[in-house]
Amino acid sequence: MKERLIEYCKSLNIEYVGIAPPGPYLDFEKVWIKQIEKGHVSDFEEKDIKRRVYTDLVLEGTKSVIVCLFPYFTGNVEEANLSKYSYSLDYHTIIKNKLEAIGKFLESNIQSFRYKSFVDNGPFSDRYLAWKAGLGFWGINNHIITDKYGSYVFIGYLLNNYPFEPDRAQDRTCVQCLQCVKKCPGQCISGDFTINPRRCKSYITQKKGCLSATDIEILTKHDLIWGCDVCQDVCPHNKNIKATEIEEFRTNLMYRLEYEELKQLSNKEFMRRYGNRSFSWRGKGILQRNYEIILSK
Ligand code: B12
Ligand code: SF4
Ligand code: SF4
Repeated sequence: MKERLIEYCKSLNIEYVGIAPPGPYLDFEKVWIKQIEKGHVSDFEEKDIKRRVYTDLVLEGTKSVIVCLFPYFTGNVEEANLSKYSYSLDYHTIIKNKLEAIGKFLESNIQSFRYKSFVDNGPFSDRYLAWKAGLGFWGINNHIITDKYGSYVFIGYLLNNYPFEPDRAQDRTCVQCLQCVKKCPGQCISGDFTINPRRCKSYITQKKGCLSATDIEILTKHDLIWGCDVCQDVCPHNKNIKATEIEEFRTNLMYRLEYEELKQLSNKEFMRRYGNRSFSWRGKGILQRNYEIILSK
């Protein structure tokens, strides 16, 4: 069945598919508790620790996790003021559709097959699962990295009740050149494969409410009004990588938002134009705020 799964994924242009074992993920729990103790958490992770560790709490009877990578690199664009992950239409929708297609395919081939699919929005650490499924290795910049597409890969997975044979995690890390540590605008890369997300520019561009003086200093370190790519752009594992072959990540690309346009749009019109893009989920106000702070530097 695993071979048929891999074949089916190929037909969807999914090259990287692997199997992680079911939880408990006790090594992840240790890393996560340490992060919580240091206050190195953003508002976007699952709050219930156990739901990050025990697969049965999320899908009872989970016997394996099918993990897929979705490369999205299309090239470096100098005039961009949006981060690379948001050039295409919203990756959540694109990937969710593919994961659901896999789920439906398995439902029609395995009796009593049950699954739940997630991309970015699940309780588990997507990177941890991708590592367990043997799909990539850890980077000091926190990313899961592949040889062919570097770290510009999204991660999606299906918890399911079929005992697919688990793959082996890769026993290697990035080359540890520390370029990402030196160049990070928030100086927030700890050096032990974790970061302090509160000082991460990507987090600050999504943060609601008042920005502190430190936030503003970090935000104005470069021109992106949404996200940050520095720790990936400087990484030697991202040199000479292949561009994505997934059609949806090659088309409908948008690299920048113009201030004049943004300013004159109503919230409703903003959502009508851009509601299908990942940079829009915090609304127009946050983007306009970021833009104004960056323009005034
Ligand atoms: C919260 C969150 C954020 C926060 C915090 C990020 C962070 N580093 O923790 C903020 C808003 C800052 C953020 C930013 C970005 N994010 Co984000 N984010 C998430 C989210 C929702 C949860 C991450 C989380 O739990 N972090 C807590 C830490 C503890 O876990 P972790 O990063 O997953 O795991 C790393 C380490 O803790 C450590 N580790 C964990 N367990 C273990 C166990 C062992 C044994 C060892 C040795 C190490 C180890 O290594 C892991 C990988 O390096 C995930 C989706 C998800 N549900 O998993 C996406 C996710 C991590 N984000 C993603 C992306 C693309 C980004 C950005 C690149 C977007 C951008 N361009 O602006 C930046 C990158 C910032 C960075 N250097 O990490 C992708 C990463 C893909 C990849 N190839 O790695 C994910 C997986 C979404 C997805 N499904 O594709 N993000
Ligand atoms: S995304 Fe930017 S701010 Fe966040 S860790 Fe990477 S380089 Fe630092
Ligand atoms: S820039 Fe260097 S240290 Fe950072 S993730 Fe890449 S190889 Fe590792």
